[in-house]
Amino acid sequence: MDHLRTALARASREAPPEARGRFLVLTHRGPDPDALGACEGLRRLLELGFGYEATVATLGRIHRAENLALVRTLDLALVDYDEIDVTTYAGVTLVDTQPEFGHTVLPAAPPLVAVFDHHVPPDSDGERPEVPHRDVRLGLGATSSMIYEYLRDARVELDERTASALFCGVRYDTMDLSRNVSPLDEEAYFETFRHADRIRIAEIDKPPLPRSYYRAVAGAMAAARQHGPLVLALLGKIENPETVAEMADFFLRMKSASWVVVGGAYEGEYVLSLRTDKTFGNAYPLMERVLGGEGSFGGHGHIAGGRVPLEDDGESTIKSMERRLRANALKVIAPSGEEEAIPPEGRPVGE
Ligand SMILES: [Mn+2]
Repeated sequence: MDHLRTALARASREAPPEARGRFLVLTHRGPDPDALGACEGLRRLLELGFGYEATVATLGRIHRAENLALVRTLDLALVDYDEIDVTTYAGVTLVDTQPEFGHTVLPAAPPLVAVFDHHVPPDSDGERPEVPHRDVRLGLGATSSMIYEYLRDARVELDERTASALFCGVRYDTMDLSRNVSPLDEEAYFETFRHADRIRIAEIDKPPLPRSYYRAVAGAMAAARQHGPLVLALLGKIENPETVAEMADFFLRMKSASWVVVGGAYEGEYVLSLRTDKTFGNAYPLMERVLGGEGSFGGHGHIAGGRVPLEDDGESTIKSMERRLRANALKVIAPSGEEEAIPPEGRPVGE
């Protein structure tokens, strides 16, 4: 706590006069509940714990219904990163990600003062930027739990909004304390729940879904094929990039499905989501094989995401991408001459 206090105070002191005492809170592109919860918690810590002004800025549209509901139901004040003047801040703080990650955008100035995260740092060849306060704890289920601890230690009271946002962060990153959980996650979960707005939390968990969601379900049902333990759904063009993650979760609940790959073309890229069940193992190496050296990907535990740039958005380009991905995925299940055992078209889901 004192270490963080000192780092912030120094950045504020060294900033130009108009930027003193003002800090920016940032996270990764397309923030999830843990990122949003941690942002909201850090805002409160900066304001009430340290007496600074804080602005939370996000990058990329939020598409997933649950994440949108979190922002709207709790009325979180988020500004668009592209619309702020970053030079009016003394420093940047970063939650639920690290500066080395590809899905994270940071300004050249003002300096990055503090990082709070729980992801495995990417392999970098020792050229990691010096950050005055870097708190990365791999044993933690959620960044929101870490921020809860700072608030607790700074004796900042939890209001309903902050408690609800932090609770949602811990809840979704640990699946209600069922995975990656530490004693601090447990404490954060129960303490934030005690102060949270339970009606709003229920609304966030089961938000109203747009009509496009049901169109996506119909499209995914028609496209999905089961190949032994694998359910593969390559959807062509999609209206919403979150569809791939939503449908991957949806199919993973199918009995006998142990891993799921869902993909679709969105704004010049082919986006992919991969999920494995509790017993199947890590999603990351599987995604590596499905992509076969194309594009970029990331993941932890049972979840991985990937994206490959498309040369154009023509149907034949998308189709040939899907053919390659399907072939790569089928190779994982039938690596040596067993291809005949699994028909390339698979079995339509639901039959
Ligand atoms: Mn997280």
